[in-house]
Amino acid sequence: MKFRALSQIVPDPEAFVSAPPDRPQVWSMPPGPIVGLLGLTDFDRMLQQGIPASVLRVVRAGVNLPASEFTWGSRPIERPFADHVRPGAIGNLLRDGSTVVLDVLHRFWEPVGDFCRRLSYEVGLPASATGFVTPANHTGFPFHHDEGGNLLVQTVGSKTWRLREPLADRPLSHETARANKPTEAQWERISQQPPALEVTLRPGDVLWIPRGWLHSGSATDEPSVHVAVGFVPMLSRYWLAGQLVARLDERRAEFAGLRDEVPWGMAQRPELLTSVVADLIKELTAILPLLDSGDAAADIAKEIRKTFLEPPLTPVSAALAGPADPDTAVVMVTESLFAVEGTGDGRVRLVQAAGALTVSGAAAQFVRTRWERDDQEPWCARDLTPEVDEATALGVVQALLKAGIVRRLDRL
Ligand SMILES: O=C(O)CCC(=O)C(=O)O
Ligand SMILES: [Fe+2]
Repeated sequence: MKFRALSQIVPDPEAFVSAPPDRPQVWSMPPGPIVGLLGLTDFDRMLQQGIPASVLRVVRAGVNLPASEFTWGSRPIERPFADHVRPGAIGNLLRDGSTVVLDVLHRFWEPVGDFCRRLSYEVGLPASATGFVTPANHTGFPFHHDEGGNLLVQTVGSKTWRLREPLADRPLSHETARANKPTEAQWERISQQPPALEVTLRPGDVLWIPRGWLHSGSATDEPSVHVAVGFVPMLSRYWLAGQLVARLDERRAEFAGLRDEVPWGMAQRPELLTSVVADLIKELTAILPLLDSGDAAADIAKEIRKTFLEPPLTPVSAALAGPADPDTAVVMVTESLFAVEGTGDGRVRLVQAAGALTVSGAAAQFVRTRWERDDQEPWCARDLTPEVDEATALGVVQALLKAGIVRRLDRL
């Protein structure tokens, strides 16, 4: 595995992946490659292109402002645009000291999307990103914890972070959704203690906040932009347990009893419910061992793959712009595939979240080698000839382009 993305934000990627630190860490990384993820003018460009209000939040003094304060709303504007963000409003809110948050940034800002896709491949977990801009001398959010571990990547200006130990052991996603801030009583107690860590991040600095750790950041005397790259602990053992129970319907015969409705009126008769629950626990204990762990794992792996970012597509040009020429340069998008498997008969299966593409003949080995090399070397359909005839080679490149397994060099 080449850690092309992770090595930009973590000094020892192998150690990080095999055992993410359970205490906060700060690393100063070379700023060059990472400050390009998100800058002030990138925010401007996105606003100019049109951002739906559903992906942007404005937070003033720790409180989310209603979207009506920054959308076009009822102002005279083309109707489909009414729920988009009004750029001028954002400028005023920043002048007022608000923090602007871009959610699911990996979905609509290409540099961050490419980075997260690669990072997900290297880490083996879906990674997502959120962008934050805070004006000088203002605080974004009060102390809280997030769904999973976060890598905060400072791209512009500086922000001072204070971190405190988790209030609960390894909180699960649904627990975080219920409560992710200290109660007043908790705050009274913990605020007596100094923070476990206080650090100011500057461009290129990265802060690892492990799952559950409370954090709050304030911009220094200059504005701050950071990208929070998150690893959601959806894939906990608790989640896996739920997945197994959900798969009990594969054991048709033994499962039949679970189809029964529970007796009506149980809400008024807890003693009846008690006996139903006791029976069910016995039944589950008997049925669970009948599940085939290999089958369940294969199935669950498919579900997990669906949560990774899709390959980068160029759907319009791939569909309409005619065939690529035999000399059109492409590069392999290694991270668009989960695996490349030989089928035993000389063909290879390129495994993606939504199915697989099979390549046969001399092209198969060519594609496999390119994928294993995991480099950014350009190649073209002509490189497959004469072992593969030109029309077939072109067809292979077309199919790979359509699936996002390669991308055209002129689109990089
Ligand atoms: O910048 C802020 O105030 C909040 C950011 C944050 O909590 C995070 O990146 O996880
Ligand atoms: Fe946070």
